[in-house]
Amino acid sequence: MELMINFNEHITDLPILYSFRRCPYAMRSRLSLVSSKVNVELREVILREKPYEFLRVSPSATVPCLVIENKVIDESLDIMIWALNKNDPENWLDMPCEGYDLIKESDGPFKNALDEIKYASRHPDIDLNESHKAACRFLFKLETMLTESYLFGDKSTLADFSILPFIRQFANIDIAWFKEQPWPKVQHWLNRFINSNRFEQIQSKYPQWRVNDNITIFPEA
Ligand SMILES: N[C@@H](CCC(=O)N[C@@H](CS)C(=O)NCC(=O)O)C(=O)O
Repeated sequence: MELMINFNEHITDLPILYSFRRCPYAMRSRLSLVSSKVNVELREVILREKPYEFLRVSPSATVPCLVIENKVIDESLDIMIWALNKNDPENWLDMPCEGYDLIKESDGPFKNALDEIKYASRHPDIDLNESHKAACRFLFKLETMLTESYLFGDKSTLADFSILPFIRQFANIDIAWFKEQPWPKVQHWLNRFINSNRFEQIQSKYPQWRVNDNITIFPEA
């Protein structure tokens, strides 16, 4: 969603990214910023302690939220596409249309199933077996699509980096179980991601942002 808002203050010339290290949506937005080499001012938001400045600009009160002059982008996929439209040296946007359908499936049915399993106590009426089946169906689909490298061949695309943070989140619910499942290509794809420099680059730790803090530029030089 993009909104036009008025600001009286202009703190920095860079767009501001409200982010949270552990959030998979924020992760994928940071991945796109690293790939596109687009700099932002990063403000770490601890979700139980959302700062007023964030709540004032974010229509959904969720991270990530990107503030560009008088415009706000508060959907992670839109942030990715915004950054890659500026600069896409790794050609992430060079992806078959099918990639967008896959991202939709990941963000929709797969993420719903993931949340039902991860936060089972919040969903007492849900049949967890069905959630498990739905999640596994998606993982098997990825398994059949994956080449030795990525979802669409030897080159990573927007789909790989939009989906991987959620596969990581799912795997971490029960990593021992995940490792035993018959989806070796998914496991390899995920391991390579988790052990990559790229992942390390987006997972630096920052303290909760406060108004008078020094500016944190992301990606770090
Ligand atoms: N559709 C949003 C979803 C973002 C989202 O749900 N982020 C979670 C953190 S992972 C959040 O900020 N939740 C608000 C909260 O927990 O208070 C996007 O793609 O950016």
